[in-house]
Amino acid sequence: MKVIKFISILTLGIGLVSASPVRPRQAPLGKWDIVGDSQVAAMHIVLASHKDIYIIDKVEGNKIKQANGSPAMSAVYDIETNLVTPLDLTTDTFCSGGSFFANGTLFNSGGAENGLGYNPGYTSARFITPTDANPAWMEIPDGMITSRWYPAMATLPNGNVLVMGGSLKGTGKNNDAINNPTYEIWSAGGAPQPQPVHFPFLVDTMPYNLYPFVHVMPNFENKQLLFVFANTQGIIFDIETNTVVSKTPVIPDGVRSYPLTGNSILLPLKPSLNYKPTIMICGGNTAMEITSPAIASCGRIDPTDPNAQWEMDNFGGTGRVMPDAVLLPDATVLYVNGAGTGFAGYHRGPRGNPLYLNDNPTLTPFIYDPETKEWNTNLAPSVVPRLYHSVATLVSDGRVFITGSNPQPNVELGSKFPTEFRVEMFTPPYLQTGLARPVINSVAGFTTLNDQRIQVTYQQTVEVKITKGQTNSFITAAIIHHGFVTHSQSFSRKYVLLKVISAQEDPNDNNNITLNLEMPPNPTILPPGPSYLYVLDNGVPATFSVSLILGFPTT
Ligand SMILES: *[C@@H]1O[C@H](CO)[C@@H](O)[C@H](O)[C@H]1NC(C)=O
Ligand SMILES: *[C@@H]1O[C@H](CO)[C@@H](O)[C@H](O)[C@H]1NC(C)=O
Ligand SMILES: [Cu+2]
Repeated sequence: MKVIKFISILTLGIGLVSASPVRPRQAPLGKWDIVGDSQVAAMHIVLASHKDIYIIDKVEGNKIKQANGSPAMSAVYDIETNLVTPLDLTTDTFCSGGSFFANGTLFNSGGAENGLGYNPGYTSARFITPTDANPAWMEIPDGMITSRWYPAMATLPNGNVLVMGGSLKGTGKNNDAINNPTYEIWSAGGAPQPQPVHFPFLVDTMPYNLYPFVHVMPNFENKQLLFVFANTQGIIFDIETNTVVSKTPVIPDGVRSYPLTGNSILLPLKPSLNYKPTIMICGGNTAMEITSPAIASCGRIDPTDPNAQWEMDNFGGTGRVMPDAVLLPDATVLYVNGAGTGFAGYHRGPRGNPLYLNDNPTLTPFIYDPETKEWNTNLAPSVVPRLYHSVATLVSDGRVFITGSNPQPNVELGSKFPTEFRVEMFTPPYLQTGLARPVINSVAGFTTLNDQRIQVTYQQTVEVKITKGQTNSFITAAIIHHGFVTHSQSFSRKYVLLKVISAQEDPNDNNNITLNLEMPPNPTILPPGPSYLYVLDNGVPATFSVSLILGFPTT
C-alpha cells in the first residue's frame, strides 16, 4: 500500500498530490432556495440529527396545532422531506436557552408568561433526547429556583450545563428590579436542583446584559474557564473557583448585546495554533431607535491573553444588528440575517403599525476568512427579510438552513415585516466550484452512518474511509458541535480542525483513501456530547457529515 507523503499536517491537512488548494477561476456567488414552510415560527433551532431540526418558538398563533389543540410551539423539521411534525409542550418557551448534556440529551430552560392553553415557562426545565425512538419533550415546570427570560446556556467540559443570567420577566431592556445576576449548573448525572450562584458581572453590565455571550475557553490544565461578555465588557471567569481571572478592555464603537444585539463567535480552533482561542464580536447598535444605524465594526481578541487588545475591523463594509453567524466546514464564517438599523424587540400593546423596531434588512450574506481576514461580500442576496427572531445553522450536506423573522408580539401576516415561515437553504460558493465532492464511506469501522451517533473519545485516532473524486486532492477534516441557535447566538457551538495523522490510497482504486484523524485533545476544546465530522477536498465538503458523540475514555 502506497503511503502518501505529508505536505503539512499542521496547517494544511494532507496534500495528496498538490500542495495548495485548487481555486476556481470565477468566484461563485452562492445560491438561495426557498425549500419549505416551518409551520412554527423559528425563534430557536437546534440541529438534532443529520436530518432533523428542532424548532422552538413561543406562545403564539402558529399554523399547526399540538395534540391538545393549542397552536404548536415546537416542531421537528425534516430537511430531507421538508415535512414538519409538532412536538407537544405545556410551558411557554418564549426567549429561552438551550444546550446539550454530554449524554446527548438537549436541555432547554426558561421562558415567559402563560397564554393559549400554556403555563408560564419562567422556571421550566425541558429535556428531549433526539436518539429516542419517538423524541418528546419532558418538562419540569418548576425545575428552576429562579425565573429566567433570556438566559445564556453552555455545555461545560465536565458535561454539566450552565444556565446564566436573564431577567425575571419580559422587558425591552433589563432593569434592576427584574435582573437575575446569577448562574446555576445542572448536573449531567441528574443531581438535585442546583442553587443559583451570585454573579456580579451581570450587575456591572446593566442594562445590556440579557443573553450574555458565553464561550468555554480551551486550555490544557483541565480548567473550566469561560469568556463571558455583555454590553461592552468581557471577563475570563473560572467557574470552579467562582473567580474573575481577567478582564478584557472595553470594546470600541458601542453596545453588542440585547437589545442592541451583535454577534459573538469563537473562531475555528486549530491544532497548528495549539487551539489558541480568538473571539470575534460584530455588529450591534448604539441607541434603541429604529432609525439608529447598526454598528459596522468587528473586534477580535484572545481573551485568555492578559494583555489582549481588541483588534478592530470593518464588518464587511455594512452595519448589521442581529446578525447570525454560521461556522462553515471550510473554517470560514458566513454572516446572514439582521437589519441595517434599529434594535431587537417590538412594540407592545394595542397601537398602530409598525410594531417592529428594526428596519433596512441586510439581505446580502458575507463570508469572512479568519485566516486572511478577508471579507467576501460579492454574494447573491436573499429575497426574504430576516429581522428579530431569525435563525441559521449549518446542516450535514454543507448547506445552511435559514428561517424565522418575527419582529411582532404575535403571528402577524399583514405587516411590512410579517411573521416569516419560509425556510431557505443557502448553498455556499464551495458547492458551486464544479469540483467533485468527497463521500464518507466509513467511520471507526461503521459503514452505516447517521442512523446512530458513533461513539468516539478525546485524542482517539479514528479511521475514516472516503472516496474522493478530484485529481489534485487536498483533504482536510473538522469536527463541529452545532449549538442551540437563538437571538444571533449559537450556545456551545465549536469548530475544531482535526489533525490528519495519515492518508493512504487504496492500491486498487486511488480514489479510495483511508484517513487517520485525531480527535480533539480534551473537553475544554470541544464539549462532550453530539458533534459532526466534516471531511473536505480542496475546501469542498463531503456529500454529508457524520454524527458522532464525544465521550470520555472508559478505563
Ligand atoms: C442525560 O442526562 C440528563 C440530566 O441528568 C437526564 O435528564 C437524561 O435523561 C439523560 N439522558 C440519557 C439519554 O440518559
Ligand atoms: C472504493 O470504495 C467504495 C465505497 O466503499 C467501494 O464500493 C469500492 O468497492 C471501493 N473500491 C475498491 C477498488 O475497493
Ligand atoms: Cu426574543
